[in-house]
Amino acid sequence: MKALILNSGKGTRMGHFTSQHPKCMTEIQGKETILSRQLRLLSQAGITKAVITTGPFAEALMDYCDSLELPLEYIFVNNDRYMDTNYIYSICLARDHLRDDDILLLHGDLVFEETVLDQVLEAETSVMTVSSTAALPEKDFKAVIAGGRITRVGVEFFNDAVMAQPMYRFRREDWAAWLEEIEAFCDRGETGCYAENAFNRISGRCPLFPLDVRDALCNEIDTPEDLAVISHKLRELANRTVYMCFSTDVVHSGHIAIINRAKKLGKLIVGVLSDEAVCSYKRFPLIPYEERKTLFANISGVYQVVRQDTLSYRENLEKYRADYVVHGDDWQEGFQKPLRDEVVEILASYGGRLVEYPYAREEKYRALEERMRFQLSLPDIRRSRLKKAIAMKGLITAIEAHSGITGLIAEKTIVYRDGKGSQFDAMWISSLCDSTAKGKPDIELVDMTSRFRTIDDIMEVTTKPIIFDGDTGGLTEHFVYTVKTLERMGVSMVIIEDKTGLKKNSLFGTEVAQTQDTIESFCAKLRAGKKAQKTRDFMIVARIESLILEAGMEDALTRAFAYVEAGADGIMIHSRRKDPAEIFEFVARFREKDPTTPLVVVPTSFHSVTEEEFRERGVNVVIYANQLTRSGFPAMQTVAKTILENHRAKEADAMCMPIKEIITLIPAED
Ligand code: SPV
Ligand code: MG
Repeated sequence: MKALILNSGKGTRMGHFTSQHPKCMTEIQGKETILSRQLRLLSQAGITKAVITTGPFAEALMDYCDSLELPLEYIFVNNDRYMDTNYIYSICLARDHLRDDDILLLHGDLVFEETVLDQVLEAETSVMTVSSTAALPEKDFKAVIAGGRITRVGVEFFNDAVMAQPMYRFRREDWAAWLEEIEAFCDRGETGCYAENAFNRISGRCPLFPLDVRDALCNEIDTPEDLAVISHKLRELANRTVYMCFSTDVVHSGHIAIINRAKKLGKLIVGVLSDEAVCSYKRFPLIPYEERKTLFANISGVYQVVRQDTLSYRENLEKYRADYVVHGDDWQEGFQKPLRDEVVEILASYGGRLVEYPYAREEKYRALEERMRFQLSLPDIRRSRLKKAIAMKGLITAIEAHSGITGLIAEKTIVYRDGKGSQFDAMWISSLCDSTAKGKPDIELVDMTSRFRTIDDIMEVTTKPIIFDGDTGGLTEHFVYTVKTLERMGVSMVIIEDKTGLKKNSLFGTEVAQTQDTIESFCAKLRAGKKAQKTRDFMIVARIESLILEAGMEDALTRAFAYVEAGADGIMIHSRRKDPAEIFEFVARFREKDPTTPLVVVPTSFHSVTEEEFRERGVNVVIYANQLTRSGFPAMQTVAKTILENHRAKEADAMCMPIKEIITLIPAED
């Protein structure tokens, strides 16, 4: 593509501004002139050749172009009859340089925004810039539009017309038709009219489409008044701000492409989503907030990087009042739609605008995300994340998983509501559910080898951190091996309960014979476990059974402090009462003395308490310990019965997940 810039005019209406140099050399912003701005933007857009027609002060103009030192090749064509001809004649003189190429045609006094140039260059057809929002000018160009195409361009048309600016992009075949007619005009001596007069003759075989720039800057400077208005607009442009938000921890070419477009609209402020916000709707970020912030701060053209604490843009938009918000068009539907609606509403309240670009749904980006997710499943990375998540969020949640498929449910279930995402932070490998899945009682009968196998099945298909129900931990001599194995596998936390002898499930309480370990003996087990631990972030949590076994609150508290003293990384307090009072009392009294050690609860019986209530009271981990098992197996029983009752499967079908959905639960490996 070649640029053709018409600079043969006298510019007499500019008064003293054109007494020493051509109009295009008039300064519009500091030392920047109309011409230097045009050429700079053209070369930034990748144009390398410019044909420039000259008239008065041709030498000065040529020297000036050289002095700009831009990577542009110039061809100057002088129209020495500039006093008595119009630019139709200048184009005719330059014709041999303008064949067999696409042409970007500009008048030399046109000042435009970079985004206007981008749109013109991206157009797939021949286009002329018009503005549907500007009033029709008395004297300047207007374009008549019929059937979506421009059929006439001139100052004299007012019907079915829009304001038009002399910036065209021509496909070579369309340009050839116009150029041929321009030559015919000049051959007949018709050199005093507009080149558009020639276009109007052949518009039927030269498809030219309007490109609506609305209120973006794209105006000619004809008078000193125009100069004042445009200089002011350029100053405004320089102060415009653009806001974008990113959650990514890898910046790929798709991000760079959208950043490059956004920064053309103004000073680009990048909101970087906090780790907590990323976790809530996507996955644990591989790179923490501070590093992601630095990543964006170092991208050229990013003006400022700020923190965005929620998925909602409200706080930052109200603070920075950005003129534009830029986003991919992927949020027009799906869970992000409420976020978009809110952005539109906030922008409308102060006159900002939303600009959306097509979202790059490329396979290589999907594959990149897959690789990032795989990283999260690696033992070291998975193990260390639970501690970080507790520190980051204050309260985390875990749900029971006892197989690959329940692991996938724990991993993938996300609920979006009001522009917020919720998902479980971790998985609980429950002794009760692991045993139940194997048809065995929860009495430490399923041995560690089998329990590790369950962990491995789950780990193979998931990335979330794992909390392992270690029952009593077994003999201290065995427990030290268990700790090392769990660490090596990438488990984040083991919880062992202070019972001894034949362990039964806590939810039986005192209905069955169960013996609580002594404080000394259990502390010795904890100490041995901590000593055996090899990695930094693994956590051994002590579970107190005093309330279950009705040994009293004082016993529970005494044990809690002793266990922390022995090195426990957290305390789980259990209860089988529906009323959460004893749990609340324990938490309150523990927190009076120990504000930091993580507290874990399993609200199977006291299930009315919300996560928020637990958080406010100082709980850090909420485990939904058995709900998938308790919901899944009864459903299976009902289906089995229904088939037996009907001697066929039809009646049970409505109770079953369609095969297609089962398949979508299981990710295909590529
Ligand atoms: C389990 O899920 O196996 C537990 C929690 O240990 S509870 O069943 O409440 O004892
Ligand atoms: Mg258990």
